[in-house]
Amino acid sequence: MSHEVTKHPVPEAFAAQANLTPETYKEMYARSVNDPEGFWAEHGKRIQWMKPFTQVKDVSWDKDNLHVKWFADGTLNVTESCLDRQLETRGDKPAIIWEGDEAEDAHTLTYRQLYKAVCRFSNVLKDLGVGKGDRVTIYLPMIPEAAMAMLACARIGAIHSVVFGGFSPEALAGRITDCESKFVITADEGLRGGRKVPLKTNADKACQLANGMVEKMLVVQRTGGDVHMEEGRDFWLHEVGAEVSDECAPEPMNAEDPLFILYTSGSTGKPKGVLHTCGGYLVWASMTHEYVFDLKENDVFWCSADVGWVTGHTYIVYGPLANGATSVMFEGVPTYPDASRFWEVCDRHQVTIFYTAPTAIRALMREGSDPVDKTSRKSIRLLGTVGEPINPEAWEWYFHIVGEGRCPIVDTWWQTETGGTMIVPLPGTTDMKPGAGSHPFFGVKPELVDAEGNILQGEAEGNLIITDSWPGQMRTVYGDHQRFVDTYFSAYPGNYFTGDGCRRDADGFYWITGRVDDVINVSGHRMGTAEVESALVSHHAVAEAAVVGYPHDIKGQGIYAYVTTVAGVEMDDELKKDLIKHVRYEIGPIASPDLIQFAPGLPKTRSGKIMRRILRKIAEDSFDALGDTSTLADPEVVDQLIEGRQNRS
Ligand code: 6R9
Repeated sequence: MSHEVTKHPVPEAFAAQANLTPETYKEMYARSVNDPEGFWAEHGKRIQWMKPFTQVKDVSWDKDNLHVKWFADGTLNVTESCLDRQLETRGDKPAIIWEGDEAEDAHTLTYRQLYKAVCRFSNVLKDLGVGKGDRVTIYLPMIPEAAMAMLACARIGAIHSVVFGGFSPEALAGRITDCESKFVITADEGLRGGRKVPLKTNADKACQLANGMVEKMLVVQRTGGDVHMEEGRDFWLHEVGAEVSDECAPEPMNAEDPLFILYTSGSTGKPKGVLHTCGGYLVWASMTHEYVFDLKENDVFWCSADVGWVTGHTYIVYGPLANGATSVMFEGVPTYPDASRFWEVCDRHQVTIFYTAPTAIRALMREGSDPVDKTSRKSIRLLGTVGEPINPEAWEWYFHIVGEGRCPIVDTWWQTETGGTMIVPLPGTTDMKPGAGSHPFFGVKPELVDAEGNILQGEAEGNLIITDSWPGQMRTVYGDHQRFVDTYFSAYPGNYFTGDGCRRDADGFYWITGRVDDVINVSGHRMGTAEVESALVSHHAVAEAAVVGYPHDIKGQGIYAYVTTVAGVEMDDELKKDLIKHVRYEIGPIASPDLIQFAPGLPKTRSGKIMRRILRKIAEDSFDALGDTSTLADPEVVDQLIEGRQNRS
């Protein structure tokens, strides 16, 4: 396969004002990996400490003694960095510019206003009985209260677990029970693309499913819709928040005390609760935010992700606020009321840095350039992407049509587990190759390995591992440390395994090729094939199911489900619809299968393991590339599946 690519130099005007140069990147990177103690002792000071740390790094990736600690004797409260310390010089600076689903619905919160709102919110949580170390589940739409709720938890030392508003009651209940969360914060309804999302009703169902786990529910009024409020359990924020003080002392936290849990899909079992702690995470969030986005004091930074994902945590809330930046928060969707919306928001709020996902770019690209050309976009100076590999065609469109060739694109590779950006073409420091994650961030040591774990040199393709810790690394899987060890440190002992494949080209650029495990990346969202399979087999008509990803024009990957029905049940369109409904009920709309194929049987090894490799090839229509099928228990199944695929049955 040839990998001919266009190289784009950094646009000159951008380079002239960039914070970093190719030389400063090289120098800082070299120091970060040659003297990590010294480097992080210095950069750890970028956040506000109550009691400064004297220890920097205490890490062992040995699987028998695995621990990750940074700045371990320091004391802080992350909200002091994000709020208190900004008041003196940035009190009247916009902290959050919010734009609602409808364009006329917009307002701005200054740092002082946000500080007070968070203090009030913190006092409300305290009044409800939330204390240090308690888990609080946040199930909110993209409204400023989502950021306030996160920060209020952090201020009083509670651990937030934000659950994306698109998840179903079942999925929400699973996350509530896993971390034994007695408190839930939700809203009456969400609003997205003109449609209402019944958040409170979903939360009520989840509480029921969680069997009395939830003791208190705080409800934000968003739409004014009519919802059931349970006496003694449910409280309106605007009622209980009316009387409380707007001062609340920040809880002193150890650097390694938990800050938040965020559930993410893996290749096996239930989603796991990725745990991040206070000190290292905030250092990483703020440092990556500053350098990756070439941050300047007057930037208006817009990350279009949802706070339900790690991108929203790090680059809507913690990173920008710790840096005293202005962060735009958008409730709506890119195509409502029409495909100009993103660029209109940029013009309205004079956005200077815009960060989104390849799937959104592809969806907008399909609408042509007219909706873009109608807008000015002159304020934008830097563009970014995250969530999945970006195809060069979408990259070029983003660069030329949206950015008019003026704005570098930072393609940021990272994961829920890494806390913030890991591999990125830092703006101003490198030529850009469309689709390449490019180079490691400070302190990140990537390597490529083959299946046997041999480290590959030079131009190579293999599995991506990271060979040393960085401050933003996840600390454990909440409540299941062994799963943390097994998932990330057992494939290549002593190293962190990312689950991604990667290529390094002759110039040393890294190109992420996608997941090498049973995780599908649908529109930049991670979905475990095992989760979708277990949702499918919980349907009464399903005997067995196997799920794989396949190339999808807009979503990057689509969900392809092979389903064997129970004896006597025929697969027809009616059943397919019902299965889709069922998966949406079990997990949420993002897990809906895009294609369901009836499978008379599944290709299995003689030991009963489903050969997903073969199913993937069939779903991709690569019938000639199935590889060796001789080890299958029943090779004939493959021909039947190919026939079914060809007939689109
Ligand atoms: C931040 C986030 C992580 C997985 C990751 C990889 C894929 C993310 C990417 C990318 C290629 C990029 N991924 N960014 N692949 N280029 N710039 O997305 O976290 O939801 O945990 O997903 O997403 O496969 O392993 P998360």
